[in-house]
Amino acid sequence: IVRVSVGQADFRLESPEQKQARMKQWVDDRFGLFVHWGIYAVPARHEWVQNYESIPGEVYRKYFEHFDPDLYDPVIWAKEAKAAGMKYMVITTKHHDGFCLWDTEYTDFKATNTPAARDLIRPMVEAFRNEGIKVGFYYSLIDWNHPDFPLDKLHPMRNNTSAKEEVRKIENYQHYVKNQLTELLTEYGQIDQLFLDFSYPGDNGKGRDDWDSENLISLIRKLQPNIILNDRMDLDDKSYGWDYKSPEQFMPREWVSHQGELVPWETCQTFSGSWGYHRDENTWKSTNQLLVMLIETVSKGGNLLLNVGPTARGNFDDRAVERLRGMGDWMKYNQWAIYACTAAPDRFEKPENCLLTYNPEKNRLYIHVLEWPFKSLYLKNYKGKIKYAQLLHDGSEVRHSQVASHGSHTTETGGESDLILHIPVVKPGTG
Ligand code: FHN
Repeated sequence: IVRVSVGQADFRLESPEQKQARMKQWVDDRFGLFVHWGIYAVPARHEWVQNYESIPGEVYRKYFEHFDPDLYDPVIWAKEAKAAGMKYMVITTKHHDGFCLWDTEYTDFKATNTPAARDLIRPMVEAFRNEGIKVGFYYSLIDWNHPDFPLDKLHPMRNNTSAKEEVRKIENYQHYVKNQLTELLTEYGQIDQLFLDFSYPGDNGKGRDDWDSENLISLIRKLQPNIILNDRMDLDDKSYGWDYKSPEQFMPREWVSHQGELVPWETCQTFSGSWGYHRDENTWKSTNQLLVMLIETVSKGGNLLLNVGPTARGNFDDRAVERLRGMGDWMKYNQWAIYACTAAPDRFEKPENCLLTYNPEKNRLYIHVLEWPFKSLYLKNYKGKIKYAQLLHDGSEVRHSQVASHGSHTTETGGESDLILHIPVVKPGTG
């Protein structure tokens, strides 16, 4: 769809069918890599460390001066993501501290001026595209480094007397944001997704007027008409051009809706709680938990954007690699139960200890068995609804009937409309 920008009204020119067509590939992809990387990897105790510890810019600069990612190789990152089954990625071009990973002309607070001494985004975009992975940018609306970003309840210098006396003009910051987004959306080819982060309207906060959100979306849509945009600019009316809802480290109870309508959604999640590299965090989710998270997300019609926080040396740490590879081992045999799948139609009841995903184009139901049953999986009211059943990972047949697996003393049978899948007693490998 080529849109002619007519100001913010252009979003309303897109029909629901056109929007669905524009987003279909992203929805079908289901699984993406989030990367939070910047100089906060040096303190390695959360990407919010400057806020948490109220660190003045001149003290925070030591992380800038010691950011030397000598192990950085985005080809390795891209190959790990591909092997994990991830179809798109979103990189933090700039986080709240204002540090920029690309060679922007609008600030010196950028990777080019650190020991890294180069634009870190350009080789990353190229490496991921070479692996067939689509490219998305995260850009923080918040910027604790910019001299015209007004102090507010989140700013690290919010309690600093001299900082509070400085004159800050938000119009200047609004221009800075537009200039930087123009760089990002014109100098790196097609950008498939934009994750703007985040609004906190109300008392001493920031919202649509601070960001000039309506004009910002107009600019974004003009520069990248097909880009897929998240919902964090404090413009709650979906006709203003956001494309998907973005629950944060949260698993919705059901498919996310807005104004009574089911909408595309993507939950962004971490391995261990923090987004940036956190050396001492020990709350790491297991690979099995992460796989169930992916399956449950798709079973509710959503996408999963799973985050890695690379180290200050520029590599994925062992804990992250172990989980990515574990997910990849499962995806190798079970990817068809994720890609192009969504919530199952209501006619299929969810069996106990199972999750359902469904490929509407193939009319194929996937039953994810979270606790391996002993010989029989009871499917209530499935009679006449299943033509043939197989184990996905090896394609082996799974017989089904209305009678529990036979035996001379079998007594239990399914109900009139029930089916029983005769499951191998022991869970086979790679399942
Ligand atoms: O404050 C950020 C946080 O550091 C991280 O970037 C997440 C990712 O969605 N967004 C904000 C918290 O909602």
